[in-house]
Amino acid sequence: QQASGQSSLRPKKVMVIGGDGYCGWATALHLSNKGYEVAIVDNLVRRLFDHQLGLDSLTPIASIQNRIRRWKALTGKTIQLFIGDICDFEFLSEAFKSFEPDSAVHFGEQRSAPYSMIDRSRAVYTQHNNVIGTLNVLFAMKEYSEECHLVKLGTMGEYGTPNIDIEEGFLTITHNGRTDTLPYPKQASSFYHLSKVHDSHNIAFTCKAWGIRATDLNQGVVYGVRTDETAMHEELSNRLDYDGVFGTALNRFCVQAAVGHPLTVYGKGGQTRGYLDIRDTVQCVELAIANPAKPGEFRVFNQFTEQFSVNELARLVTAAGAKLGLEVQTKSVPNPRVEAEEHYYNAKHSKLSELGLVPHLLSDSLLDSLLNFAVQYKDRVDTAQIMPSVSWKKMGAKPKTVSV
Ligand code: NAD
Ligand code: USQ
Repeated sequence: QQASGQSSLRPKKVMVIGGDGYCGWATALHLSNKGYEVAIVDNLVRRLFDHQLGLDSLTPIASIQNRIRRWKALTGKTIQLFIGDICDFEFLSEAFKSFEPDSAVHFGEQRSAPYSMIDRSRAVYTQHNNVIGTLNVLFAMKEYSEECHLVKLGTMGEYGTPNIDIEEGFLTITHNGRTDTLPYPKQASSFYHLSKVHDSHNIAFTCKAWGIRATDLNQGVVYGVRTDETAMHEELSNRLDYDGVFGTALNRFCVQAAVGHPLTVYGKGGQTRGYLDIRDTVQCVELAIANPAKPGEFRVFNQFTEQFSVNELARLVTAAGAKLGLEVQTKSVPNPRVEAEEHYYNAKHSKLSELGLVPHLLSDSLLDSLLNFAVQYKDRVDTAQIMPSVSWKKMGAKPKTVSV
């Protein structure tokens, strides 16, 4: 059931909100390559966070305008661009009216748990940006694109780490002799992860109330950098974050290994999460779009391909590094977060496979190429940004800048 995007007379139109970011850029190019008509909506705030916090992507990234120009030059395909904030309803309405999307893929949020735990102002910003932005998308769909399918990026972190199996969105419970299928309990552990819980509730409600069609993709931690399309030219390069605020576990470990920094396992390292290759992120979104939810339907897919603990990731990176002649060490860092460090974790993830997902499982060759990639850019690494700088316990009530 792979998508072609060309089955009807005109190409299907996909609005990629957050299309200048890590997952969004790779997805926008992939969908454009597959024949979809793509528009990117982004306010470029992710680039601003880098300036504000003194961070940078491992890879140099071109401006969004140059990225799109390069794509056109290489493939002849046009990607429309709407620069603006989805919290500004007038801007978003104009984008919906002018582009008339068949699907809206929504990546456009503040996505770092540590960023949301810096201080009160960042916590409030994160929840305002994410919850109001998503509400505006829902209102814009209701007003201007009733048939549009929302594909919303959620997170596996909405479920937390319960001591029972994690189902895909819903749990059938028998209580006092009566049975019902209810939303799976949510136990998020940062103001960022909580913003996704709030989004899910708002989306589920509008599916019932207004007949919106929506798919909530509860995505695990993404790793990797290259996709077929971003590898076509250096101006199409994706960002790769390795710092303690925006960098995620496996990507960080590969960059740490490349520069000879001990791998930063937080606490006991038994924290287990679902992970997936960025090449599968783009594939999953394509499958969700090609097989849309019905009007009024609120679907939840768990979007990851394998589970790992951080200790397991550290072992895999150490072994892959040794093959490349890198001497990789691991250091247990006091956990800056408040989370279970040893726990049961078994999350279902069959719905995307049923739609045809063929996963890129974590392999030696991927680790090799990610490590080699990190080695190639290692002169750009600012090692002062590697250690975690945000503490869940010390969260400040007053606005402050992150110490460097
Ligand atoms: P990112 O920060 O690289 O990209 C997000 C993009 O959205 C940025 O380009 C940013 O400028 C834009 N944006 C943010 N707020 C906006 C607003 N109000 N208006 C317009 N644009 C806005 O993040 P990412 O890693 O690509 O993540 C994309 C989505 O996937 C997020 O919703 C995130 O929660 C989810 N997700 C990411 C991961 C991961 O490992 N990266 C894992 C699971 C889920
Ligand atoms: N961790 C370490 N060492 C590090 C970095 C992380 O031990 O150097 C641990 C963390 O404590 C945590 C786990 O690894 O237990 C995952 O942390 P992460 O930073 O890789 O991912 P997380 O904060 O959960 O957030 C990322 C994305 C977010 C997305 C989420 C998916 O930034 O947007 O929602 O992954 S999930 O984890 O499934 O909720």
